[in-house]
Amino acid sequence: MPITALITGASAGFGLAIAERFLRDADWRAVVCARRAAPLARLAERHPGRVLALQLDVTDDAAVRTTLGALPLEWRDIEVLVNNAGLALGLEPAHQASLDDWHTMIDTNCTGLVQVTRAILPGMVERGRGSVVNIGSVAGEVPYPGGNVYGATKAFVQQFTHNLNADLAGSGVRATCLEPGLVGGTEFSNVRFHGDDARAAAVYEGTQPLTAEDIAETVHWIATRPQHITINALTMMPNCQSFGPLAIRRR
Ligand code: NDP
Ligand code: 8X3
Repeated sequence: MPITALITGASAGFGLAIAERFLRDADWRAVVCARRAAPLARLAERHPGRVLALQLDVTDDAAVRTTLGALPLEWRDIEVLVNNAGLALGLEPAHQASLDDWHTMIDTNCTGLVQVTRAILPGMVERGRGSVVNIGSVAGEVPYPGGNVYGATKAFVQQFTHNLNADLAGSGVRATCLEPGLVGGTEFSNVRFHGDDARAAAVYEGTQPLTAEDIAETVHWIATRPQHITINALTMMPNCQSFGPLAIRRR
């Protein structure tokens, strides 16, 4: 019997790499979700019969309920849920940031994540097994200028993960918050800077960032630990990144 992973935000970046990582193992198959259908269809073409591609906006509660509540019978037993769909928008200080951007980050990173989780979790608990891997960020732990709402949404993801484990203890279902730092080669910064390619590229100049494949390997490792192990949270950064001193503004 094949084992099924469901990955949100699988049209690009981490999500696509995570889907490819699970599909590398012959006994796994993937339910993949995103707003853009074409990259999902290409993934399905590369792995005939092993991918269920679902065009889904995680912020749309009705669509999440309908789509995930009516999975075809043979795709219903989700063993691993990777809540990866998410984004940062803008890097302006709080008093200048776009309120629309703030709403979009909260809707996607928080509301979307809990909606998908709520749809998938009952089946896992009923089967007495399953792993939820939520993609947080170092930004959820370490404040930085311009991180305002993005960092706050990822702090939500971290605490929601811990509270999931408080509810799920003894159920056979476990949750992990994976918190990466600087990761290059995805659309993340391009999305953050609203399509400004030069500004996005500058983020990674002179660095060797983590890659989406590094994240995918780690998600796969977390989800394939023996069933009695819960990895509550895992933070990872490239060697070129570390912590800074606390800022003091002097007169
Ligand atoms: P990308 O922008 O490359 O990918 C984001 C994915 O999320 C896309 O597949 C996009 O698909 C999907 N997505 C966005 N909004 C929605 C939505 N409303 N409904 C469904 N899918 C959506 O970013 P990354 O791969 O770099 O980032 C993935 C996750 O990792 C995010 O949660 C991000 O916050 C987090 N992260 C990223 C880091 C980095 O440095 N890159 C570091 C730490 C965490 P589509 O547009 O087709 O809907
Ligand atoms: C992405 C990492 O430092 O750009 O979550 O916020 S950072």
